[in-house]
Amino acid sequence: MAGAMDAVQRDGTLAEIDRLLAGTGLFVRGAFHPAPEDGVRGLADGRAAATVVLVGNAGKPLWDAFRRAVPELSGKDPLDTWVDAHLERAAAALGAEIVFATRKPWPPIQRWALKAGGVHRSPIGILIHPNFGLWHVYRGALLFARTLALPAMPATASPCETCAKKPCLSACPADAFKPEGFDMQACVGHVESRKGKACATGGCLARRACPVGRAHAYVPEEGAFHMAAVVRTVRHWIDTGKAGAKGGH
Ligand code: B12
Ligand code: SF4
Ligand code: SF4
Repeated sequence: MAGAMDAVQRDGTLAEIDRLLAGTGLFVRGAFHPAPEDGVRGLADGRAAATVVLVGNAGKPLWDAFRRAVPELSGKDPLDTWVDAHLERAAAALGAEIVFATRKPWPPIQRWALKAGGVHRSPIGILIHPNFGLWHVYRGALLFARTLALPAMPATASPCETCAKKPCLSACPADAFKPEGFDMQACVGHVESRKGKACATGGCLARRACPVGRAHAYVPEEGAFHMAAVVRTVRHWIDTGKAGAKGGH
Protein backbone atom coordinates (compact mmCIF):
# COMPACT_ATOMS: atom_id res chain seq x y z
CA MET A 1 0.00 0.00 0.00
CA ALA A 2 1.16 3.55 -0.61
CA GLY A 3 2.88 5.20 2.35
CA ALA A 4 1.17 8.17 3.97
CA MET A 5 4.16 10.40 3.30
CA ASP A 6 4.36 9.74 -0.43
CA ALA A 7 3.32 13.28 -1.29
CA VAL A 8 6.60 14.64 0.00
CA GLN A 9 10.19 13.78 -0.79
CA ARG A 10 11.43 11.07 1.55
CA ASP A 11 14.62 10.46 3.39
CA GLY A 12 16.09 7.23 1.98
CA THR A 13 15.68 5.47 5.32
CA LEU A 14 11.94 6.08 5.42
CA ALA A 15 11.59 4.60 1.94
CA GLU A 16 13.72 1.66 3.07
CA ILE A 17 11.38 1.02 6.02
CA ASP A 18 8.37 0.98 3.67
CA ARG A 19 10.28 -1.36 1.35
CA LEU A 20 11.15 -3.74 4.20
CA LEU A 21 7.51 -3.80 5.31
CA ALA A 22 5.99 -4.06 1.83
CA GLY A 23 3.16 -6.57 1.61
CA THR A 24 2.34 -6.42 5.34
CA GLY A 25 0.09 -3.33 5.36
CA LEU A 26 2.55 -1.68 7.76
CA PHE A 27 4.08 1.61 6.64
CA VAL A 28 5.73 4.81 7.87
CA ARG A 29 3.09 6.97 9.51
CA GLY A 30 5.29 9.96 10.33
CA ALA A 31 8.57 10.90 11.95
CA PHE A 32 10.10 13.58 14.15
CA HIS A 33 13.24 14.66 15.95
CA PRO A 34 12.41 14.32 19.65
CA ALA A 35 12.83 16.98 22.31
CA PRO A 36 13.31 16.04 25.99
CA GLU A 37 9.64 16.80 26.80
CA ASP A 38 8.45 14.19 24.26
CA GLY A 39 9.29 11.39 26.69
CA VAL A 40 11.21 9.22 24.20
CA ARG A 41 13.33 6.69 26.08
CA GLY A 42 17.10 6.55 25.67
CA LEU A 43 18.76 3.95 23.47
CA ALA A 44 20.24 0.76 24.92
CA ASP A 45 23.76 2.23 24.79
CA GLY A 46 22.69 5.32 26.76
CA ARG A 47 22.56 7.75 23.86
CA ALA A 48 19.43 9.81 23.19
CA ALA A 49 17.36 8.85 20.15
CA ALA A 50 17.80 11.52 17.47
CA THR A 51 14.93 10.39 15.21
CA VAL A 52 11.62 8.64 15.90
CA VAL A 53 9.78 6.97 13.00
CA LEU A 54 6.20 5.88 13.64
CA VAL A 55 5.02 2.71 11.94
CA GLY A 56 1.42 1.61 11.71
CA ASN A 57 -1.37 0.67 9.38
CA ALA A 58 -4.53 2.11 7.87
CA GLY A 59 -7.60 0.66 6.22
CA LYS A 60 -7.85 -2.93 5.05
CA PRO A 61 -4.41 -4.03 3.72
CA LEU A 62 -2.89 -5.15 7.03
CA TRP A 63 -5.80 -7.39 7.95
CA ASP A 64 -5.78 -8.92 4.43
CA ALA A 65 -2.04 -9.65 4.67
CA PHE A 66 -2.35 -11.01 8.21
CA ARG A 67 -5.20 -13.38 7.32
CA ARG A 68 -3.30 -14.66 4.30
CA ALA A 69 -0.24 -15.34 6.47
CA VAL A 70 -2.18 -16.62 9.51
CA PRO A 71 -5.36 -18.39 8.34
CA GLU A 72 -6.10 -19.84 11.81
CA LEU A 73 -6.88 -17.24 14.50
CA SER A 74 -5.53 -19.26 17.42
CA GLY A 75 -3.04 -18.75 20.22
CA LYS A 76 -2.49 -15.66 22.32
CA ASP A 77 -2.45 -12.31 20.48
CA PRO A 78 -1.90 -13.75 16.95
CA LEU A 79 -2.04 -10.30 15.30
CA ASP A 80 0.44 -8.72 17.73
CA THR A 81 2.77 -11.70 17.32
CA TRP A 82 2.72 -11.37 13.52
CA VAL A 83 3.04 -7.55 13.50
CA ASP A 84 5.79 -7.50 16.14
CA ALA A 85 7.87 -10.01 14.15
CA HIS A 86 7.75 -7.74 11.08
CA LEU A 87 8.67 -4.68 13.14
CA GLU A 88 11.56 -6.56 14.71
CA ARG A 89 12.78 -7.71 11.29
CA ALA A 90 12.73 -4.13 9.94
CA ALA A 91 14.40 -2.70 13.05
CA ALA A 92 17.17 -5.31 12.93
CA ALA A 93 17.85 -4.57 9.24
CA LEU A 94 18.16 -0.84 9.98
CA GLY A 95 19.97 -0.91 13.34
CA ALA A 96 16.97 0.75 15.03
CA GLU A 97 15.33 0.03 18.39
CA ILE A 98 11.58 -0.42 18.81
CA VAL A 99 9.06 1.01 21.22
CA PHE A 100 5.84 -1.02 20.86
CA ALA A 101 2.63 1.02 20.99
CA THR A 102 0.70 -1.31 23.29
CA ARG A 103 3.44 -2.70 25.52
CA LYS A 104 3.91 -1.22 28.95
CA PRO A 105 5.10 1.32 29.85
CA TRP A 106 2.76 2.77 27.21
CA PRO A 107 4.52 5.39 25.16
CA PRO A 108 2.52 8.58 24.47
CA ILE A 109 2.19 7.44 20.88
CA GLN A 110 -0.78 9.66 20.08
CA ARG A 111 1.17 12.73 21.24
CA TRP A 112 4.08 11.57 19.07
CA ALA A 113 1.73 11.14 16.12
CA LEU A 114 0.38 14.66 16.61
CA LYS A 115 3.95 15.94 16.69
CA ALA A 116 4.83 14.05 13.50
CA GLY A 117 1.80 15.68 11.89
CA GLY A 118 -0.96 14.86 9.42
CA VAL A 119 -3.48 13.71 12.08
CA HIS A 120 -5.78 15.45 14.56
CA ARG A 121 -7.51 14.66 17.85
CA SER A 122 -11.17 13.66 17.31
CA PRO A 123 -13.81 14.28 19.98
CA ILE A 124 -13.77 10.55 20.85
CA GLY A 125 -10.04 10.50 21.56
CA ILE A 126 -8.92 8.47 18.53
CA LEU A 127 -6.76 10.51 16.15
CA ILE A 128 -8.39 11.30 12.81
CA HIS A 129 -6.61 11.33 9.45
CA PRO A 130 -8.10 13.36 6.58
CA ASN A 131 -8.15 10.33 4.23
CA PHE A 132 -8.23 7.31 6.53
CA GLY A 133 -10.67 8.84 9.03
CA LEU A 134 -10.58 6.84 12.30
CA TRP A 135 -9.33 3.68 10.51
CA HIS A 136 -5.63 3.84 11.29
CA VAL A 137 -3.39 2.89 14.19
CA TYR A 138 0.22 2.96 15.32
CA ARG A 139 2.06 -0.30 15.99
CA GLY A 140 5.35 1.06 17.17
CA ALA A 141 8.11 3.61 16.89
CA LEU A 142 11.57 2.95 15.50
CA LEU A 143 14.26 4.85 17.37
CA PHE A 144 17.41 5.90 15.50
CA ALA A 145 20.62 7.26 16.98
CA ARG A 146 21.25 9.25 13.81
CA THR A 147 19.45 12.36 12.67
CA LEU A 148 17.52 11.46 9.55
CA ALA A 149 16.58 14.22 7.13
CA LEU A 150 12.81 14.33 7.38
CA PRO A 151 10.35 15.62 4.80
CA ALA A 152 8.00 18.36 6.00
CA MET A 153 4.50 16.99 6.54
CA PRO A 154 1.97 19.06 4.58
CA ALA A 155 -0.37 20.92 6.96
CA THR A 156 -3.89 19.46 7.01
CA ALA A 157 -7.11 20.72 8.56
CA SER A 158 -9.00 18.51 10.98
CA PRO A 159 -12.14 17.08 9.35
CA CYS A 160 -13.81 17.43 12.78
CA GLU A 161 -13.76 21.22 12.51
CA THR A 162 -16.26 21.17 9.66
CA CYS A 163 -18.28 18.18 10.87
CA ALA A 164 -21.35 19.97 12.22
CA LYS A 165 -23.32 16.99 13.54
CA LYS A 166 -20.46 15.00 15.06
CA PRO A 167 -22.27 11.63 14.80
CA CYS A 168 -19.37 9.88 16.59
CA LEU A 169 -20.48 11.55 19.83
CA SER A 170 -24.12 10.44 19.66
CA ALA A 171 -23.73 6.90 18.21
CA CYS A 172 -22.62 5.11 21.37
CA PRO A 173 -25.55 3.23 22.98
CA ALA A 174 -23.66 3.09 26.30
CA ASP A 175 -22.89 6.83 26.40
CA ALA A 176 -19.25 5.95 26.99
CA PHE A 177 -17.85 9.27 25.76
CA LYS A 178 -18.14 11.45 28.83
CA PRO A 179 -16.78 15.01 29.15
CA GLU A 180 -14.25 13.65 31.67
CA GLY A 181 -13.03 10.92 29.30
CA PHE A 182 -13.78 7.48 27.90
CA ASP A 183 -15.87 5.31 30.26
CA MET A 184 -14.42 1.89 29.43
CA GLN A 185 -16.57 0.05 31.98
CA ALA A 186 -19.76 1.43 30.41
CA CYS A 187 -18.43 0.46 26.97
CA VAL A 188 -17.42 -3.07 27.88
CA GLY A 189 -20.55 -3.69 29.98
CA HIS A 190 -22.61 -2.85 26.91
CA VAL A 191 -20.52 -4.86 24.45
CA GLU A 192 -20.80 -7.94 26.68
CA SER A 193 -24.58 -7.55 27.03
CA ARG A 194 -27.24 -8.92 24.71
CA LYS A 195 -27.87 -5.40 23.37
CA GLY A 196 -24.22 -4.97 22.49
CA LYS A 197 -24.17 -7.38 19.58
CA ALA A 198 -23.69 -4.67 16.92
CA CYS A 199 -20.50 -3.45 18.62
CA ALA A 200 -19.29 -6.97 19.41
CA THR A 201 -19.69 -8.36 15.91
CA GLY A 202 -18.81 -5.35 13.75
CA GLY A 203 -16.74 -3.02 15.93
CA CYS A 204 -17.34 0.27 17.73
CA LEU A 205 -20.50 2.04 16.47
CA ALA A 206 -19.07 5.48 17.31
CA ARG A 207 -16.05 4.82 15.13
CA ARG A 208 -18.29 3.49 12.36
CA ALA A 209 -20.56 6.57 12.55
CA CYS A 210 -17.81 8.91 11.32
CA PRO A 211 -18.34 9.90 7.67
CA VAL A 212 -14.62 10.41 6.99
CA GLY A 213 -12.60 7.64 5.33
CA ARG A 214 -15.50 5.14 5.22
CA ALA A 215 -13.86 3.28 2.32
CA HIS A 216 -11.05 2.37 4.74
CA ALA A 217 -13.34 0.96 7.46
CA TYR A 218 -12.27 -2.42 8.82
CA VAL A 219 -14.12 -5.52 7.66
CA PRO A 220 -16.52 -6.92 10.33
CA GLU A 221 -14.12 -9.79 11.16
CA GLU A 222 -11.37 -7.29 12.05
CA GLY A 223 -13.81 -5.04 13.94
CA ALA A 224 -14.98 -8.02 16.00
CA PHE A 225 -11.38 -9.17 16.60
CA HIS A 226 -10.29 -5.78 18.01
CA MET A 227 -13.47 -5.41 20.03
CA ALA A 228 -12.96 -8.84 21.61
CA ALA A 229 -9.40 -7.83 22.52
CA VAL A 230 -10.62 -4.59 24.15
CA VAL A 231 -13.28 -6.50 26.11
CA ARG A 232 -10.72 -9.11 27.27
CA THR A 233 -8.23 -6.43 28.30
CA VAL A 234 -10.72 -4.26 30.18
CA ARG A 235 -12.41 -7.28 31.81
CA HIS A 236 -8.99 -8.44 33.01
CA TRP A 237 -8.26 -4.98 34.45
CA ILE A 238 -11.61 -4.90 36.24
CA ASP A 239 -11.23 -8.44 37.58
CA THR A 240 -7.65 -8.01 38.79
CA GLY A 241 -7.82 -4.34 39.72
CA LYS A 242 -4.71 -3.62 37.68
CA ALA A 243 -3.57 -3.23 34.09
CA GLY A 244 -1.97 -6.21 32.33
CA ALA A 245 1.38 -6.31 30.56
CA LYS A 246 -0.02 -5.33 27.17
CA GLY A 247 -2.83 -3.14 25.82
CA GLY A 248 -3.57 -6.02 23.48
CA HIS A 249 -5.83 -4.32 20.95
C1 B12 B 1 -5.01 1.85 27.27
C2 B12 B 1 -5.52 1.96 25.87
C3 B12 B 1 -6.89 1.72 25.67
C4 B12 B 1 -7.86 1.43 26.81
C5 B12 B 1 -8.34 2.74 27.42
C6 B12 B 1 -8.55 3.83 26.38
C7 B12 B 1 -8.89 5.21 26.92
N1 B12 B 1 -9.36 6.07 26.04
O1 B12 B 1 -8.72 5.53 28.07
C8 B12 B 1 -8.94 0.61 26.08
C9 B12 B 1 -8.53 -0.86 26.13
C10 B12 B 1 -10.37 0.72 26.60
C11 B12 B 1 -8.77 1.14 24.66
C12 B12 B 1 -9.76 1.09 23.70
C13 B12 B 1 -9.60 1.54 22.40
N2 B12 B 1 -8.44 1.91 21.82
CO1 B12 B 1 -6.78 2.17 22.79
N3 B12 B 1 -5.09 2.39 23.58
C14 B12 B 1 -4.67 2.30 24.80
C15 B12 B 1 -3.14 2.49 24.82
C16 B12 B 1 -2.49 1.09 24.83
C17 B12 B 1 -2.57 3.32 25.95
C18 B12 B 1 -3.21 4.71 26.13
C19 B12 B 1 -2.41 5.52 27.14
O2 B12 B 1 -2.81 5.64 28.26
N4 B12 B 1 -1.23 6.01 26.71
C20 B12 B 1 -0.30 6.67 27.58
C21 B12 B 1 -0.39 8.20 27.45
C22 B12 B 1 0.72 8.85 28.28
O3 B12 B 1 -0.15 8.49 26.08
P1 B12 B 1 -0.83 9.71 25.26
O4 B12 B 1 -0.39 9.75 23.84
O5 B12 B 1 -0.67 10.95 26.01
O6 B12 B 1 -2.32 9.11 25.13
C23 B12 B 1 -3.46 9.53 25.81
C24 B12 B 1 -3.69 10.99 25.67
O7 B12 B 1 -3.45 11.35 24.30
C25 B12 B 1 -5.12 11.12 26.03
N5 B12 B 1 -5.64 12.40 25.59
C26 B12 B 1 -4.90 13.53 25.48
N6 B12 B 1 -5.66 14.52 25.08
C27 B12 B 1 -6.89 14.04 24.93
C28 B12 B 1 -8.03 14.69 24.51
C29 B12 B 1 -9.22 13.94 24.41
C30 B12 B 1 -10.46 14.63 23.95
C31 B12 B 1 -9.23 12.57 24.77
C32 B12 B 1 -10.48 11.75 24.73
C33 B12 B 1 -8.05 11.93 25.16
C34 B12 B 1 -6.88 12.69 25.24
O8 B12 B 1 -5.73 9.93 25.43
C35 B12 B 1 -4.73 8.96 25.17
C36 B12 B 1 -5.22 7.59 25.57
O9 B12 B 1 -5.81 7.54 26.83
C37 B12 B 1 -2.93 3.25 23.45
C38 B12 B 1 -1.53 3.10 22.85
C39 B12 B 1 -0.60 4.17 23.43
N7 B12 B 1 0.62 3.79 23.63
O10 B12 B 1 -0.98 5.31 23.68
C40 B12 B 1 -4.05 2.68 22.60
C41 B12 B 1 -4.69 3.53 21.51
C42 B12 B 1 -4.97 4.91 22.05
N8 B12 B 1 -5.97 2.85 21.27
C43 B12 B 1 -6.35 2.86 20.04
C44 B12 B 1 -7.60 2.36 19.57
C45 B12 B 1 -7.79 2.31 18.06
C46 B12 B 1 -8.60 1.96 20.46
C47 B12 B 1 -10.01 1.47 20.09
C48 B12 B 1 -10.72 2.26 19.00
C49 B12 B 1 -9.91 -0.02 19.69
C50 B12 B 1 -11.16 -0.68 19.06
N9 B12 B 1 -11.39 -1.87 19.42
O11 B12 B 1 -11.87 -0.18 18.25
C51 B12 B 1 -10.75 1.58 21.43
C52 B12 B 1 -11.51 2.92 21.54
C53 B12 B 1 -11.52 3.60 22.87
C54 B12 B 1 -11.54 5.13 22.87
N10 B12 B 1 -12.51 5.79 22.27
O12 B12 B 1 -10.65 5.74 23.45
C55 B12 B 1 -5.29 3.48 19.15
C56 B12 B 1 -5.72 4.85 18.61
C57 B12 B 1 -5.20 5.08 17.21
C58 B12 B 1 -5.54 6.45 16.72
N11 B12 B 1 -5.88 6.54 15.44
O13 B12 B 1 -5.48 7.41 17.45
C59 B12 B 1 -4.02 3.50 20.08
C60 B12 B 1 -3.08 4.69 19.90
C61 B12 B 1 -3.28 2.16 19.86
C62 B12 B 1 -2.68 2.01 18.49
N12 B12 B 1 -2.22 0.80 18.26
O14 B12 B 1 -2.62 2.87 17.66
N13 B12 B 1 -7.53 1.66 24.47
S1 SF4 C 1 -17.90 12.12 13.18
FE1 SF4 C 1 -17.19 14.21 12.72
S2 SF4 C 1 -16.43 15.00 14.71
FE2 SF4 C 1 -16.58 12.76 14.88
S3 SF4 C 1 -14.55 11.99 14.36
FE3 SF4 C 1 -15.76 11.97 12.45
S4 SF4 C 1 -15.34 13.96 11.49
FE4 SF4 C 1 -14.67 14.13 13.62
S1 SF4 D 1 -17.80 -0.20 21.31
FE1 SF4 D 1 -19.98 0.31 21.42
S2 SF4 D 1 -20.30 0.72 23.61
FE2 SF4 D 1 -18.09 0.84 23.26
S3 SF4 D 1 -17.63 3.02 22.80
FE3 SF4 D 1 -17.99 2.01 20.83
S4 SF4 D 1 -20.19 2.32 20.44
FE4 SF4 D 1 -19.87 2.70 22.62
